[in-house]
Amino acid sequence: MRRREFITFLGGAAITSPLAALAADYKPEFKMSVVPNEDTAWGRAANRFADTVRFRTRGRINIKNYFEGRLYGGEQTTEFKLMQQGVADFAIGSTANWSPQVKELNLFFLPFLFSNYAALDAVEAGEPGKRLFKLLEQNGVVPIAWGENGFREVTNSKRPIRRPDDLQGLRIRVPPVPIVVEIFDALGAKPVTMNWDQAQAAFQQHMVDGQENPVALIIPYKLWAVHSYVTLWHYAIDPLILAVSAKTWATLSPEDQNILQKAGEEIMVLQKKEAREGVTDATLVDSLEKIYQMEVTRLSPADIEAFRGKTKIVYDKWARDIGVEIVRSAEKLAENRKPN
Ligand code: X2X
Repeated sequence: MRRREFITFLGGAAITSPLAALAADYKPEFKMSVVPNEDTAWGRAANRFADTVRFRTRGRINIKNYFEGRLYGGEQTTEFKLMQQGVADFAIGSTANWSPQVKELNLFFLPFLFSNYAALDAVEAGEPGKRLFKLLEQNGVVPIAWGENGFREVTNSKRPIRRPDDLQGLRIRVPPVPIVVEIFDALGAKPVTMNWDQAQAAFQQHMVDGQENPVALIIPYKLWAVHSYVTLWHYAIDPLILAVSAKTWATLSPEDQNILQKAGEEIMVLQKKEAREGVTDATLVDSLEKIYQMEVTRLSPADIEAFRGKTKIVYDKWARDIGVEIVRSAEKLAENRKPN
């Protein structure tokens, strides 16, 4: 019998406070994995979540954040497995990094499927989003809320990229995720897979010519200091998910599960806002040019079509692998949205 039931069973005769009793049931530290550093909207959300949960549970749930690969030992695509095993209790993870375990998450990397936030929001809130959350649960991970890394834009130190030809031969660091490698291959670039924490030195030493990450990471990681050119092409979107290991979840009282759910939802709304708009008066995108002096290339719909054409083969192959039903449903939801 668990302590909580025991107290109920005593019918109020227990003198011990139920809160103190429950706290004693839990482990002293819960671990949360986060790929980037604390100085990102992603990392800040992890700190807010840990602080808020500790406060609202009166210290019953004490989450320690492991940033920059400290929990998964440099292999960012093993983060989901660690949650399945209960080695990581929590993570705010990129759907890209979890896609090797849940192949349907590759949906967000179908090249040029999402052209604006409204399309993404509709897919997350709609049938495809609900189905993805169910799939995570069936795989031993309980999702709490969607967040965002952002639209992935390409930066490089060599030249502006406006046409697929401009990418020819450029060495582009990509995360170790097969669909991303195939996209850059199809575009004629030379993709080089590297975990994010190791990639920083590669950028500094110019071992690669470029990379692809959202503006919300380009700025805090100071990629503007190593790459002068950025193309805002929105080739893929990278949602985050705040989630908890099903093993951990099962040990928590319903009251604490509610606290986690509510705090998680509130904090991830703010996380998404920060990833999209930044926290200063200048929008994140404006600051690329105005503050960080990057040469920003904005593509017209016709320019985008050239990239879309070159990567169609990758889109079609992965759409079959992800599942035609979920892809068609996402396409329909994305199509109905106006560009923003
Ligand atoms: O490795 C990356 O590029 C990053 C930080 O965006 C992910 O975790 C997918």
